[in-house]
Amino acid sequence: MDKSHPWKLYSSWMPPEESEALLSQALDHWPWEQGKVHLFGSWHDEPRWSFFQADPGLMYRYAGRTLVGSGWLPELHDLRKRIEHDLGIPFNSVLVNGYRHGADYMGYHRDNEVELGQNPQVASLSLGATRDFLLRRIAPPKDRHVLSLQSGDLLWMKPPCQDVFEHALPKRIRVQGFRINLTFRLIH
Ligand SMILES: O=C(O)CCC(=O)C(=O)O
Repeated sequence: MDKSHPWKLYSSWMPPEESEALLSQALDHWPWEQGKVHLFGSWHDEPRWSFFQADPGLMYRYAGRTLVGSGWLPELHDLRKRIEHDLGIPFNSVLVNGYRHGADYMGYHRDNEVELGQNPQVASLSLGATRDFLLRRIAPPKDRHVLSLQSGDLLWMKPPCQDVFEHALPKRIRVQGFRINLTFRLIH
């Protein structure tokens, strides 16, 4: 970790055999949805698949989309417990993103929705294709950082990351493989 930045990368947090098994389970069995978001006055398909899991009744809203928790798949509940143990902080929801190929992406944003409270903690586990992940400081000097996230890497975005930096997963047209990203969050 670069000590001057509010994130910590645990490379190969998940061993490769487990990441591969989970990826294949995810492709065959997870409840993927094509989400729609409201941006610039109209509805758009998100450029990725996703789904949300959380303790029953918890709600998460972004870009006009409302997601409601109704419990956990056993393998996601197990992951949540392991990440809570390793980072020493609680999570009660996960947004799972599926990038089908390098043309799927997520633009610059912050995970700072009101339901995440004052100091959002985000733990982000990557599986599958390696993709660049960008962090850009909002205020000058507006420094920009590129992390190459590989299968099994766990990125912890700690406070004040969501106040000071925005992040993005840019298009990388040459990437052909599927990538999954699980972002664990605490909804208040
Ligand atoms: O796919 C990623 O690594 C980033 C996902 C993300 O930024 C988000 O879900 O808020």
